[in-house]
Amino acid sequence: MFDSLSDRFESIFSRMRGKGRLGEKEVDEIAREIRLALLEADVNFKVVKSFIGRIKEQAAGADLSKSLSPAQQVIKIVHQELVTTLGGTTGKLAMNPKPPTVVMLVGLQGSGKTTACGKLARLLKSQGLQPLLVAADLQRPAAVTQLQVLGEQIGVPVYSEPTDPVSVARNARNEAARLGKNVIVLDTAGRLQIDEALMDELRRMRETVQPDNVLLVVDAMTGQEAVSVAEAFSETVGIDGVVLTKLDGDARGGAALSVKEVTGKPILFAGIGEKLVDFEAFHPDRMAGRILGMGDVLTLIEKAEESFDQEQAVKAAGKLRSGSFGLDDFLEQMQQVKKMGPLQNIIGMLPGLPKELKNTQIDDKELGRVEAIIRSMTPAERNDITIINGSRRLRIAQGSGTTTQDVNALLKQFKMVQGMMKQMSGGGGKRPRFPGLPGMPGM
Ligand SMILES: Nc1nc2c(ncn2[C@@H]2O[C@H](COP(=O)(O)OP(=O)(O)OP(=O)(O)O)[C@@H](O)[C@H]2O)c(=O)[nH]1
Ligand SMILES: [Mg+2]
Repeated sequence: MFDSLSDRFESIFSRMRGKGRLGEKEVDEIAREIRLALLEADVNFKVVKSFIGRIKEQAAGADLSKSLSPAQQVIKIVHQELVTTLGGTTGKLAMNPKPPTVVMLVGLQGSGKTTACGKLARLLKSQGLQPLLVAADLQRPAAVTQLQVLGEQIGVPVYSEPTDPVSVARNARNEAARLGKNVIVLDTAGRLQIDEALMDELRRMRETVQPDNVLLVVDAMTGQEAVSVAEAFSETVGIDGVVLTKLDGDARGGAALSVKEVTGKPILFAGIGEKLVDFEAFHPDRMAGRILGMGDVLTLIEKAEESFDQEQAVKAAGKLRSGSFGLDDFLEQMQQVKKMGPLQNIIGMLPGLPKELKNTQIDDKELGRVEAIIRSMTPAERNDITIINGSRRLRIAQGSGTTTQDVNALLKQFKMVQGMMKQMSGGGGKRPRFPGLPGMPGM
């Protein structure tokens, strides 16, 4: 996420380290470099200008007698200003005191609206709310089915009718009342270019449904182009907040860093992958931390809490202690980690990891291969890998579409993990950690 911007900041800061004092000349130099870095990240030039102005002002006024080094002070100032530029505090959906709360998603074609509807409904459901998905995109024939598929995956009903978007949206309230749902998530049709007809339809939907939140879905990959889209929607339809999607790609950061300042509307949620779990509340402070390479431990912990099944974890811990942790348990744990999203994202949230490690390409396919190998083993083999002889290896390799070398490598890794686990859980009373993963660096 925002890798090149992170790299630029890192190199600016590392050159600053060891400097005793930052005079006007040094501050100017740093400001110039940060300015270039932001412009290269496709941040809107007005946003860059005010950002740099604030950095310079504060750096000049920084109290150099403080315990922080000049470099640390600048990092702190830049971090604070990034947080401000990203929206300051974490935004929230407006909840209607008289349910249902209505959330309407709008945006250009392909920005990720339908996916975001599914992801948002999943998130709200995990928070104990009862969402109803509503398909008001009647432009594309497959749009309703797409939402139905998502709804089925998360166990959330989908309402639609083959009339017109405005009627669908209006009748959705009755359906929510009938089903006892307290949040309506409304998917709308996208367009390639902003056109009058679409805006008019959205305006009428808005008037009819009176949503509590109109969220604009913006593709982070479109850079500051996203900003003009946001301005247009903001002026004609009116928006309350932004959902930034596709942050898992090689977005440079321009959209994220420009949208709040230009539209005045906060980014509420971030899409960070194609899967339904790849969605999170947008926290400006954590995002700033990630951009500056400080990691994002809070999000990591939340993800773990959300994804790990507590009971399973306790069971696995017990098995580790008793030494009966088998390949089946290994597979179970691996699937839990997989639920947290792409490994690359997880690694990116760890603070203080050397850059080379963060940049190692971790292949999620590797996990699939490991899974296939374990699934091709008999229960007896999973329980006791020492019985896996040459002919069993060959059978397992053929059954999983891999090679005997792959099978050997996995068995070797698993033995290592078992050894490590024994050591870790051997020490008195400490909570055992989760097993390491095959394919992870350092294993
Ligand atoms: N990598 C990644 N892909 C995403 C994300 N969000 C959506 N996508 C993908 O983007 C494509 C378009 O997503 P949709 O949700 O269909 O977009 P839409 O805005 O509803 O599109 P229209 O209804 O045609 O306007 C799909 O292939 C999604 O899987 C994300 O956060 N990360
Ligand atoms: Mg759609």
